[in-house]
Amino acid sequence: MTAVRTTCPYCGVGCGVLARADGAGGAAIAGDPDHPANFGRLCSKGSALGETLSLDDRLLHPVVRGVRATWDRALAEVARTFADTIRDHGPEAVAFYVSGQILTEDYYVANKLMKGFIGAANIDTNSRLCMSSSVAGHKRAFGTDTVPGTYEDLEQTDLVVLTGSNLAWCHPVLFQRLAAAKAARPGMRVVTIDPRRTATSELADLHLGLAPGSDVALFAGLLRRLAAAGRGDAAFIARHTSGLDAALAAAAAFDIGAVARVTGLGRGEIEQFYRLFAETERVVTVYSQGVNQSSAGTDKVNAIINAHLLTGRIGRPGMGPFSVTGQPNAMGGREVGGLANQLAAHLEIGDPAHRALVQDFWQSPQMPTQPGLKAVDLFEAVHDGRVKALWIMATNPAASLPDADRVTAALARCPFVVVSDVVQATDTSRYAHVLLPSTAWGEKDGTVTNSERRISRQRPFLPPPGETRHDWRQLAEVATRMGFPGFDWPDAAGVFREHAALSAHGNHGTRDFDIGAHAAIDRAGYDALAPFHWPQPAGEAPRARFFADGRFYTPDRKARFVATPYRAPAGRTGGARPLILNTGRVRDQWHTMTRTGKTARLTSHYAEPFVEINPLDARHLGLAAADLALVESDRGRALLRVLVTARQRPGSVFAPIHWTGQQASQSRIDALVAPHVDPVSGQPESKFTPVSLTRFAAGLYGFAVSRRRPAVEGLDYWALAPAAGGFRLELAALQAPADAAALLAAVLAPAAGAEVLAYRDVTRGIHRFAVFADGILDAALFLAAEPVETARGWLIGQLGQALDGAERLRLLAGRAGAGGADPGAIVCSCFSVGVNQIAAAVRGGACTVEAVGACLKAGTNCGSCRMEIGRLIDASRAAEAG
Ligand SMILES: Nc1nc2c(c(=O)[nH]1)N[C@H]1C(S)=C(S)[C@@H](COP(=O)(O)OP(=O)(O)OC[C@H]3O[C@@H](n4cnc5c(=O)[nH]c(N)nc54)[C@H](O)[C@@H]3O)O[C@H]1N2
Ligand SMILES: Nc1nc2c(c(=O)[nH]1)N[C@H]1C(S)=C(S)[C@@H](COP(=O)(O)OP(=O)(O)OC[C@H]3O[C@@H](n4cnc5c(=O)[nH]c(N)nc54)[C@H](O)[C@@H]3O)O[C@H]1N2
Ligand code: SF4
Ligand SMILES: [Mo]
Repeated sequence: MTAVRTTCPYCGVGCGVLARADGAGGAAIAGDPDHPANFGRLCSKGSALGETLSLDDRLLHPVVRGVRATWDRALAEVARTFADTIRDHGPEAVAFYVSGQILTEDYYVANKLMKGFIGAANIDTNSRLCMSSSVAGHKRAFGTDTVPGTYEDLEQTDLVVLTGSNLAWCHPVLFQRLAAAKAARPGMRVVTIDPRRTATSELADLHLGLAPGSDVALFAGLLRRLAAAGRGDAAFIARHTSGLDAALAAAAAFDIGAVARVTGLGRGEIEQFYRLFAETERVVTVYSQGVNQSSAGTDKVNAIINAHLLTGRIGRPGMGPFSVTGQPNAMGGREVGGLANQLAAHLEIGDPAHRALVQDFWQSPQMPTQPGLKAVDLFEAVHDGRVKALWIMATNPAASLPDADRVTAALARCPFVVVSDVVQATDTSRYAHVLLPSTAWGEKDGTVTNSERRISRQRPFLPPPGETRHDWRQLAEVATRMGFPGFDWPDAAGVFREHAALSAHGNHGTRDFDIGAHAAIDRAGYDALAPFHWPQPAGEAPRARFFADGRFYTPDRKARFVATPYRAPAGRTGGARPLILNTGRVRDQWHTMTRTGKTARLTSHYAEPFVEINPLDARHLGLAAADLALVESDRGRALLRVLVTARQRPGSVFAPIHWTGQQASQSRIDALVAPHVDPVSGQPESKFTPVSLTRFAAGLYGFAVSRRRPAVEGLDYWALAPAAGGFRLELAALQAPADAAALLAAVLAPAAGAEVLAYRDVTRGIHRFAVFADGILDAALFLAAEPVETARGWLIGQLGQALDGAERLRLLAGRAGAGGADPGAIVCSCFSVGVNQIAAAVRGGACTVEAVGACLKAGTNCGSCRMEIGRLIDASRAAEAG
């Protein structure tokens, strides 16, 4: 089979992938050496794509009210209910909630249907939770939503400031490009600004562990300092900007003392950062969710941009503010106008001339004149009945929106919910009246745009399974059934052609987004389309950077400084809720785990939901490592494993966003998060929720491995993950069961003829069971009154093995024994290398990441774990020295 060139469906780096179908539903995956985003590299998630292609959990046919249905029936139901709702209650009574994970073609059709034909603007997307503060900040400063720079800027610069970005885990291949550039040019400096120490801060020359939510003060202080020190580019400011005086007036309060007070940082480290920034001409400031997901998110963005405008460091090689996007097509969604307050092709909904332009182009009967509801308000409108029919596509709001229990309540009372997804069971699909099966990555056909404005093709290399259909096709078929013309494209190429033509329609250089060069692309051209940067107007070559000429897209073509007075986060800690909950991502999982959660390799890095806490706070609360903690806010609660680490600052805890009701008993972190939003962008404050932690007084803890899926019903705590050859399960209960064997039967259901070996130590509350079927280990259950201490990696490795008498005894003793060392928690997921193995290699003399790689292979494939290996080497050597 020949390899198909496509693009990774995870993060906004947008790596090129070579996929070679194996003819049996799977594919061999490799990085595309010719793709300009990654030049052949892939991270742990990208490398494991081949393991996520199985069909066992896929949604393969439409379902209407719990019953399998034909497409004809399902589409008729959707079209009729939407049409009836609009007839009876007006166009504002229906809504779409879509995603930065659909392709540009899907997104274009959704937006055209809602804004051009239904005639309302109630289409919003999970990008509201992700990029909307950056969009709003860009528009305030530049007049348009424009990312000025490219990935090369991170390699060509002398100073990279990473603020609110865990690039090492969230944009791993871009991080590797940065790390390689720094290794080649050691004079390059990296500063990280994040309340936590992360894998990214391992690369930093300076780490500023600022107080959560205080970035505006830090950057306003920087602006004030740069101006006072005469570091401004006077010619650039005079010719190409406006509003500096007001911005400086707002920043005046932030002398070094005030910055230190608000950020909690030392004066020395603040001075050091300001000096580096002032004295380095080539600076790139990279930012992500620590900036965007804040009730001051838009101000944070503008405070950063202000510093670049003052110094004229924008649009030139190695210089500029750089918002890195999260989802694979966050940028494409912005290009088609997928947010409720945009139109299409970077045109404005509030501008009558823009509306006329789009209406003329679409030949549409009506256009909304007002922005629609933003995500949080949209679900509030579902809750109070204003929105009566909702179509959710490629996102899991029951788990990912703030105040998630209110979201599920809204979904439960909504008269009509349509969900298009690729998997059967999600926390959201539970509430669907109609479930529509979508084609997934590997089957889909279209384009995505990455963080640096590069448009790449996603190409199919597998046939659509079952009755799955493309998302854009589902939308177009409903539109046609509702009687709307203009939705009859033959293929995705036709949609892209129309999108490209609209971008050039009446443009003449007045708008940044113009890909008119592709307005007449044919199917063959589309199939052969190589990755390109926008803009590319008709007759021109693609342009890599914006704004080097100092011309922006405001009416006077000048960039605007924005005054950004500091505002504290919306939530208040203290009293019953003394800690701040910060939320985010881990290296090997993608969002709500519907795809990355399928592979044993990716779940081995972290196998259960957890909360990170500083040792001081843990001691104060009586929490020990491996305890379970009930984390509560005024909105909701979660039950999570405690991870004690000094990398977490005192007073704040961190929990990942990934686990849902599909993998664990009570782990949806957004059930806790209050729906406070930024007043400009509407983006929720996902990183600052006042919470309390209490020890979960479990009377029983357990760990199980099994070749079959365990039954978890009725357990007070459970977390289930795939493991090589089966499943792994963590469990806990408030009360130890009277009959441990009954628990074994309920959870692992040993087959009638199975041989069950048991061990117990009543005084310590220990029960251990090993179940053998046909002589091989079928399942094992370890119960104890304390958190179970056992060599988990080793135990998983025994699953499906034939064990002799001595080995069986050792298994029940829960110890690996001489013959089989326990790898420990997995660090390198490509080669399944754990902490214990790395520590042993370091003791054996391997004292660099390269040396560890040479003896264990760890870190030598995708490289995503290299920062963690480096940290383990440092820790082991410090322990030896001590
Ligand atoms: N492995 C993995 N990679 C991903 C994803 C994934 O699910 N898994 N998702 C993708 C998506 S959609 C997105 S949006 C990106 C997100 O990428 P990132 O934004 O890099 O990831 P997060 O972990 O959400 O948050 C980044 C950091 O912000 C810090 N932070 C919290 N509060 C503050 C603050 O007040 N100020 C500052 N300066 N920092 C703060 C957090 O401690 C955290 O380390 O990742 C993308 N890449
Ligand atoms: N507390 C807190 N909350 C957060 C965040 C945070 O940092 N903290 N981050 C926010 C951010 S930045 C983001 S981006 C969101 C992400 O949150 P979500 O978008 O809700 O998360 P996903 O798991 O990516 O959901 C995608 C869904 O689409 C399905 N899917 C995948 N491919 C396709 C396809 O081609 N077509 C269709 N129809 N379905 C598909 C998947 O199976 C899955 O069910 O979470 C947000 N929520
Ligand atoms: S960095 Fe990893 S997740 Fe992101 S696009 Fe590249 S391979 Fe995919
Ligand atoms: Mo995101």
